[in-house]
Amino acid sequence: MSRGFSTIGVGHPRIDAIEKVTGKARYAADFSLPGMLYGKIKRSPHAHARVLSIDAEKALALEGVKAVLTPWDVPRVLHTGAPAPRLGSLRADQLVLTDVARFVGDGVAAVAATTEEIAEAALDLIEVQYEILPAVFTVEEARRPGAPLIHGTEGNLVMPPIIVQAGDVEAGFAEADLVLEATYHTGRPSHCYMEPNACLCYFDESGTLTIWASTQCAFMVRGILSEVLGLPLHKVRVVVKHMGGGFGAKQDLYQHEFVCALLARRTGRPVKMVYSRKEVFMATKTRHPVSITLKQGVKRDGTITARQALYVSNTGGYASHGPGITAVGTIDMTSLYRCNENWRLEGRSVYTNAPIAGAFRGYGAVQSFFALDVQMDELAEMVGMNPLDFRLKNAVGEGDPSPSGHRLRADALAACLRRGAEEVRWHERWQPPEVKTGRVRWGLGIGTEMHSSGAYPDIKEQSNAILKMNEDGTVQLLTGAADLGTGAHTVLAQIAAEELGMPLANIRVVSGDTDMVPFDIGAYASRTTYVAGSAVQRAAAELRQRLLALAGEKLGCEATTLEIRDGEIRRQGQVLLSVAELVRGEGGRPAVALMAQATYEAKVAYSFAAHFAEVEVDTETGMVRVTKVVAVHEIGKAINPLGVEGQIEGGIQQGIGHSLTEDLVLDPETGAPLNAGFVDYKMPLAPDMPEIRVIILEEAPDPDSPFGAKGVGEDPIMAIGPAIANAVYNATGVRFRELPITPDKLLARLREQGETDTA
Ligand code: SMO
Repeated sequence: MSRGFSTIGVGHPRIDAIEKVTGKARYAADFSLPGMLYGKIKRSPHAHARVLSIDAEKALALEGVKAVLTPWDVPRVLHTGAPAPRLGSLRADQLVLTDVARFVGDGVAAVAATTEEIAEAALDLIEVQYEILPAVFTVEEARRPGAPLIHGTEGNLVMPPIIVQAGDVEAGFAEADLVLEATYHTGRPSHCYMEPNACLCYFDESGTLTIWASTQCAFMVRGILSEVLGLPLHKVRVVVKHMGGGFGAKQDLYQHEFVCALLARRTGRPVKMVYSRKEVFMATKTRHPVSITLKQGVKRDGTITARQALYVSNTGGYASHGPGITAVGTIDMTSLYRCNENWRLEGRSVYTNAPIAGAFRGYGAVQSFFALDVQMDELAEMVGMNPLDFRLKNAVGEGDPSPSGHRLRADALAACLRRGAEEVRWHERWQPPEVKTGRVRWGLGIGTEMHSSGAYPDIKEQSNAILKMNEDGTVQLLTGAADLGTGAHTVLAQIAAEELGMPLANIRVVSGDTDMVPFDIGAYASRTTYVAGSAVQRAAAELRQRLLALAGEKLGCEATTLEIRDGEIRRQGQVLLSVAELVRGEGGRPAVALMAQATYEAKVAYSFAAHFAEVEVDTETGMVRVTKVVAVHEIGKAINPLGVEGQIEGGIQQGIGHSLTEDLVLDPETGAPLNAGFVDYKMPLAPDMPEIRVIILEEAPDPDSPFGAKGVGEDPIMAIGPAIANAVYNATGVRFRELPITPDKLLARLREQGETDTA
């Protein structure tokens, strides 16, 4: 590209910023219709129980109650609940309303009433007889011989184990001077999006269902609703306006979306359902608690010779993305650090009666990279190398295999490590834990990651875009891509503006109505800029060509001699006419209807990051404070650097929570969540945030992506966890192979080391 960019690479506030900060933006729960009813779900208090009977007589007798649904009143179609079938291996095991509860909070009945209060009261009047079944909450319990079978599968496995192997692992271990085998555990954080799950359903006079929903995947919701409810696809319309987060959990459908539509059909009235925060915690999704037993061999010179791992995920009562995250988490352990291409990796996903685990920012690889990057620190120490140098020696780079099967094109991971080390003055400031003394101890740690933009080749990644020229020179950009609060639509508008040569203000993004916009598979896998952005760029290039052809005709010159800049047609820098003048016809009508459409099927690109976390550990209280994070991300090209920084800061906030405080704790006897609310579930708030220095590298732009850009949505949360755990070790000499690192655990470990009296 010879000329400079005008819109790309410049930090833009989000195009919807004003409506959001003024509180005018409307989310799914903000919509209402005349005559609307309120729906609620009756949830099982038992983690595993058969529903013997349901008596709704008293509930139906309550004034204002319009309908009650039981498992026997709704379609008994098994579905996956997860609309993005990664690897085609998701299991259809969920029902709209279940007659066998498989976790505390599984929905067994539903009610519609004229007010929310009446609906709540009616829930208590629905009498459910249960046969209580034995329940298991951990993988160990679920795998024990004689354990209750939650879905009838052998050993409670969701699917046959995934095996990924290459080279000769035994020969690799034989070649090693030292071998380390250890098990790493991750916790059960909740997504904690600010906008609770909500929807509003109604059937119009043509029998078409319209659902206002909060979803990352509107077209997938349309598909699954149509299938389960037995409605023709073109008679389901999904509308998504603003979203207040999703982080992966809103890839799935929940019981309310089905139940709400069925209650609307039953009553002939619009029905709205909004989950309480407690319902969001107990009955939506969590991250998968995973245990990874990782074994690696290393030579004295720091060469890793082989890698073996067993990745076991606890998927809870239903499969959801269990198979997908287990596959990705397993396959991703082939990456990040070389091991002479000798690996044997196995992934298992196990049903339990815990809350359902699902897709969550970082999709299975967060857990893998935690294990891998903590073990990198351990191996470095074993061979007596500095942890930075040990990583640089083994970091994957140009020519190395990637999980997608493509060879990497650049040494971007090493570039991130080097840039970060320079920024924190690693070689001056890093010292081994032995020298740390005093009550409050400072530590510095590294975490790294790499992540694909999009899920190719597991999913055929496809996005579309339509651009419509208006008669005043402005443009409607029609996209099916959701913006869950990430700023994705701002980026798409920037791409269109840049490619068209028009001001950003002239682009209006139209999205989230499956009746109006072209198909998009959804917002996940850090794919929107890369895949949807490519479709937009292609459509914009097409529209530009048509505008130039029209201008050439009108001006009597070759279109190839013209260009569009700032909404004006120019030749050799000279302004000839504006785009508005070009497209304006007689009487203000458009001269010609100009429209362009593009479909894009993406391949894959990898983004990389290295995070350097600084912590202060209070050895008397066990409290860890993250004081500074230097986050270096290689993303090809930052379309909107302001948005990129926002994503990275948000990922660090979420990652600090997952590393130190956030965990949905279950009662070991009943399986009921004990902290299903923001009072007891501790998310980091503004005062808990460190100073963050974001450094964006653009060393390896992708040749197939819009302006070279790659994804950044999931990346930050993958690198921060190991960075914090490694920094805690560096400060205290206490090696945590599990998250979260809570003060009670840290104090207990310091006590074991006999270190609490040193203050
Ligand atoms: S965990 Mo995501 O929405 O790929």
